[in-house]
Amino acid sequence: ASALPIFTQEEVTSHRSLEDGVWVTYKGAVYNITEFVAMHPGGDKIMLAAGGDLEPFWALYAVHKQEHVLEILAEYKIGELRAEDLKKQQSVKSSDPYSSDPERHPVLRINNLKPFNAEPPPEILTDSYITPSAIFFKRNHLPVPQVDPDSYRLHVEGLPGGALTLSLEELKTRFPKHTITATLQCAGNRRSEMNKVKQVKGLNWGIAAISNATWSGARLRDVLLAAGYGPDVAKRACHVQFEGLDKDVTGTTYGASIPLNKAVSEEGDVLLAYEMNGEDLPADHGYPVRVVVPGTVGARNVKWLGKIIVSAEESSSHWQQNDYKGFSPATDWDTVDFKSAPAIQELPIQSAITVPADGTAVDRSNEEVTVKGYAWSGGGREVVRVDVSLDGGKTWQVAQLRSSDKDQAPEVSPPPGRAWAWKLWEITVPLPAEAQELEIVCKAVDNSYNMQPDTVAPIWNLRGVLSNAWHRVKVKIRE
Ligand code: HEM
Ligand code: MTE
Ligand code: MO
Repeated sequence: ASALPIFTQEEVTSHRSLEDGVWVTYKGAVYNITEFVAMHPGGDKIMLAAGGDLEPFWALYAVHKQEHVLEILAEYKIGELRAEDLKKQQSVKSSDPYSSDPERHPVLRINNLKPFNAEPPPEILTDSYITPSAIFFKRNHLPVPQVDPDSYRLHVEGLPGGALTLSLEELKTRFPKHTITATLQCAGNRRSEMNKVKQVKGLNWGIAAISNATWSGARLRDVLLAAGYGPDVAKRACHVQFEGLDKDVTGTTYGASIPLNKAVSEEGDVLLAYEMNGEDLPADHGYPVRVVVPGTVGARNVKWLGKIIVSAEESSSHWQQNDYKGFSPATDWDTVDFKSAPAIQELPIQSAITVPADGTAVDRSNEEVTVKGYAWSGGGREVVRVDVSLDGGKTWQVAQLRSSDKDQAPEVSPPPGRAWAWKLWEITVPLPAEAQELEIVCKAVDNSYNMQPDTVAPIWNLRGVLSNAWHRVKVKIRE
């Protein structure tokens, strides 16, 4: 028995523009969300649902199926949908677009199920230098597309030779196979620490939205040369855009771009990868082909690659233009202007403690504690040192770095500027006699002497990206 009015579907449908007002329905209620449109963290996609029902869109972007989103929606309720119109809606409900997503490893910590976003437990992450594909973090914005390897075609556009189209077989046989070890990190890695300072918008990643694998495939440079790339092209084009085969309800694909000079550089090592850790790419990681842009934020490493476009412009996609950018702590959702900040490409220096876990305890009788973690820097800059403190940063010791699995010979040192892979580090320290609790801290240094900021607050930003402050865990000593 609601005191609010009852509306027909026709009335709702007539409100689908900012001028006429934007109405939507959800589970039989009617909402006037006109005021919210400009504040929507997912951009103007919200207008796709204008005049209609949210359910099929939220089935696709299940990030909405959280309490805090429903609370926002509730503020805009204006009435109920007429019962017979609600019945009609229910009979045309779309099927689950995620039903063909692959099986995932049960150890993964799921941040969001649809689309699938998950990270491994930190202590397992640093058990191996090369992350097994099954536990490699997974970050999907959309359902995983099913791609038939026989009919798969990669299109290359925007070069003087006209369009080049390659089958998977041609990509594998016409170009030399090149293998690199490269770490991928999501811009949102460690976002949960920013959330503790002040709420941000985005998936609540812990410290494991980062993983390391070997990738094999054709060099993007070789494919662009075969498609007609030459010095004249660089005069008019500055970007290489990538389009995925994963689509949203409107048919819009995931997309991103990187600078042309990174794409064509002999030292850039950008791959059109068809293998991960020596096997075909798994479905979640872009089967049959993904771009691997070593040293560059995860978001530009486009999976299920369908199209490459050499262009004077950056990708026009939401994820290049209105997301994955950094802002001042002073910028909020009312004042943010996404055009004012550059798209994130190279990532800053990063490190974190994976063992021991925050809030655990060590026995005094052990006499010492072993601390482990990872360290990585973007742009091919090599991590040269990791400092560890047990007393919140008053005193420091230098950890041991390694760049291979324990039983293997270390990888040959990468050429300068091409350190694409992380280093794992470890240090065993005597327990301080007086302490009852340790505040373990780590910070890394790269070969440009970039270092991490000591606290989160000065780098807080509304989207919770680039979270790379000293990592701190508290551990009790059990007497
Ligand atoms: C993200 C609210 C409708 C697409 C979000 C977030 C909120 C929100 C609060 C951030 C969630 C988080 O990261 O915790 C709403 C409300 C809506 C609405 C209140 C209706 C009144 C829609 C519609 C679409 C859409 C209709 C698509 C057609 C998205 C996308 C994101 C998003 C793409 C970003 C997801 C990502 O980070 O990858 N929305 N939304 N939203 N929304 Fe909506
Ligand atoms: N490519 C496509 N086609 N669709 C996506 O949703 N997510 C991007 C990137 N490439 C994405 C994509 C983001 S934000 C990240 S962090 C990485 O893929 C994650 O790669 P992974 O799932 O292999 O770890
Ligand atoms: Mo990401």
